[in-house]
Amino acid sequence: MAVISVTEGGFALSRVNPAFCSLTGLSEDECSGAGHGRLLGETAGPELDAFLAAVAFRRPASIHLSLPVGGDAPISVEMAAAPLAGVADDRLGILTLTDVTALRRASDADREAAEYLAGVIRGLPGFVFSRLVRPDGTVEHSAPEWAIDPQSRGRLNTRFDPLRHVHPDDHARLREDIERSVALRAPVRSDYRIVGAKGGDRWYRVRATPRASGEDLIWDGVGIDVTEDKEKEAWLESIVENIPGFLFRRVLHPDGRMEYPYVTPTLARMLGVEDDLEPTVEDFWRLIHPEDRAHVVEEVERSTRELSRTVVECRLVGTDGGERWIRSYATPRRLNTGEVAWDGIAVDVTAEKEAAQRLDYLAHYDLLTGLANRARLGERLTAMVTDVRAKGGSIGMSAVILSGLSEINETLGPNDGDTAFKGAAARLSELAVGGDAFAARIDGNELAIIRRDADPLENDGFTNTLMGAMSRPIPVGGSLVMIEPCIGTAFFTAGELTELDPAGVGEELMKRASMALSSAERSGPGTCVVYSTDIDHRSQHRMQLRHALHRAIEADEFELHYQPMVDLRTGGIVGAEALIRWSHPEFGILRPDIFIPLAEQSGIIIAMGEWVVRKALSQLKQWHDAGHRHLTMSVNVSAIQIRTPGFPDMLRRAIAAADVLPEAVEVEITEGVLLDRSSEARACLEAVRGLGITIAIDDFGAGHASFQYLRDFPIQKLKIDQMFVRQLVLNSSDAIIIQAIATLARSLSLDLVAEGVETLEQRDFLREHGCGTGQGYLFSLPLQSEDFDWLLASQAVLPLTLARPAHASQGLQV
Ligand code: G
Ligand code: G
Ligand code: MN
Repeated sequence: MAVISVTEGGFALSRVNPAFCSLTGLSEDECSGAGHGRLLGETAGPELDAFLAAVAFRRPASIHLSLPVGGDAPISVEMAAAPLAGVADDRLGILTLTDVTALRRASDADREAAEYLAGVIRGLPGFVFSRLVRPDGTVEHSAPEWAIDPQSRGRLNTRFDPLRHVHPDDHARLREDIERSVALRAPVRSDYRIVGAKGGDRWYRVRATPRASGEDLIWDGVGIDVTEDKEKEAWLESIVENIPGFLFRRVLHPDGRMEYPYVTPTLARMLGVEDDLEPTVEDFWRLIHPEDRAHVVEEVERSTRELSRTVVECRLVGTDGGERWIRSYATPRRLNTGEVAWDGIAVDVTAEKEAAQRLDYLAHYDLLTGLANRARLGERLTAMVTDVRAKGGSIGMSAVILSGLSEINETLGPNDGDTAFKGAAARLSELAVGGDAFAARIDGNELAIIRRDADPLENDGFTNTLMGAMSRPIPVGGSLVMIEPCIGTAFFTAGELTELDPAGVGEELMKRASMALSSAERSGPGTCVVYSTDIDHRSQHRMQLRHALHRAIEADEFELHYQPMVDLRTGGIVGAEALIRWSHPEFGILRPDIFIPLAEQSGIIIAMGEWVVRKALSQLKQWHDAGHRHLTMSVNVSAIQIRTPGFPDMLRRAIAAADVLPEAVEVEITEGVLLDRSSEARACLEAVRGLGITIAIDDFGAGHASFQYLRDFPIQKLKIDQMFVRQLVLNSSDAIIIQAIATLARSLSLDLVAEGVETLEQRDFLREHGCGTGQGYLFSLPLQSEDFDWLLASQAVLPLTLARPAHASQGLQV
């Protein structure tokens, strides 16, 4: 405090107290008589001017000032002046200085804190709020509304109703959250949509913790805009929804424990267990197919060692037992904590796997029978060979061909044919149970079975079982059919195996079994043959012949022999059957039984057949020209020729070239041709018949042709099979058959020829039973053309009697 006296422009200090001195840092002497300048220093300004003016007019006044004191920071003071009442000198006044520095500082801090908070809130990607609940239940909300709605920027702590801002769809959840928070005094932690003034709704993540304030309960909270996060989440979620599989995190702990701390729920959906399983770690591990776990562990260990990507395929098994194949891709990272973590994706590859398995199946199994195919058999055989080499023992392979199947196909239809074949295949499978035997379908109608430790000496036992199983009638569509098998078997013992090249052993065994099978087939249905080197030689012989056949026509090695056909009543020659012979430079004269099948297999039969027709017809032309105009010429035609489209045309051209009448020409076909239901065979025969050529059925009665076919096809003649004729006198049932055939032929207006007539008794029987023509050794062997010429020239009556010239009968006995 100081006593002042008013001066011209202000005041002067007259007396000061010690507090004044200590506050201002001036001494009593310095103050005494000093003008206000000493106190105020450089301080200036309109407020100070107004204060000084008020002092001059002797009015009380006060001002807030910063005073420079000594070298220290200025001090903040409240300076007040008032006239000194009750003294004569009206120029005297009293001046007080109050140090408000500390006060000032405190309010500055408050202001700064408030500004700081406002700044933070402004910078917050969201808003703050406060909710107060009074004991009587009334609720008040306050919030810097501008933080929510930028339009109202500047208005602070406006009372607001949160429901006005929160999206209606989230109201129920908001109420629930608040109730729970009240009840449990637990923080609210939830995301709500806030309806924006414009620009759509935004998501806010709200955190508010309740606290008691006296009787009241207050939540101070914050809401952070998480719209972008939410969008990213939704984006990720929809990606996850759409991956055909799931995402996962796998962690391998230093102690070796493996965990799946995170797996997307799409896994549950994939396995169809959505409702009962939210897969947890252990669950996930349990889901992996037990057989695949070792493989997964192994791959994870490798990936851990090399810290390189894993691609693992394994099966997952749902609680309902359903299996899915997954392929997972994951790259490992080593964490500071020593764990290794993989974030990965697993894709459902079940369809791919199934397709691959199906392909694999198709590559190794036969669809009709479900048996393995040749390729699979080869694999098993190789494995078995390795096993026998290592452990000793032997391997046996039996190849089975089923004859009679094509007839079932043709008479009952292909479905029944398939059923019959499946039936036979099932019989074979039954014999192949256990690891030591394996059955397969190795070709169209060829099956095979391989056996470990098959004893060549005891083979009969197995072959008999096999033959028995395959021969039993098979039920097909309500009836029973017979499939007549042929079996070829071959063996390798461990001793033999060591001498052979391992790579070719399987092939060699298959080859030997099939050689034995071919041999069995040649012996007829129901035959078993075991491979021997002898068979091998014969098959090599056939191979040689097959090669030689190719050049036989050019080399002019074929010739035709002619067997007379005789009128049984007169003994006169009515025609000839041309029979081919092969005059092989090395092997001599070969019979057609040997080489016709080879020619059929190689297709040479077509060229050979044409050669036969041209040769036979030119011979016929010679006989006609020599005056034997009544003679016919029969040629044998194979079923393969009939199926060749150019066959009728070939005949037409050959007849024209030879210049003979088509009525003098006959073709002999086998019953098999009639079983060919295809329109081609019928069309071909119709065309042949259309040329005027006679069609005869050779070996009639030996095959399976039904009489119905004779009506359906353009047939004029039946040649009764030698078999019936040969037995004729001995066997009464053959006699009955011949009578029946004769009756049939008459009713269908067919000519009859008996083949293989060897005795006079046979001739007589046939003659009596309406068979007009015969052929056989009784009359003549097949002859070379010169011998046939001689017979014709001598107008022989067959059989020749001993009264005939001797040289003739010699010639006939060749
Ligand atoms: O003669 P022989 O053993 O020769 O006849 C045996 C079989 O060969 C008979 O079934 C006969 O039909 C057949 N054959 C004979 N010559 C030919 C021919 O030129 N072509 C055809 N396809 N088969 C023939
Ligand atoms: O199948 P095809 O009839 O076409 O053949 C006739 C076959 O019969 C020829 O091999 C021929 O040599 C033979 N052959 C002809 N006559 C007789 C005979 O009286 N007895 C025997 N066993 N075979 C004959
Ligand atoms: Mn014939």
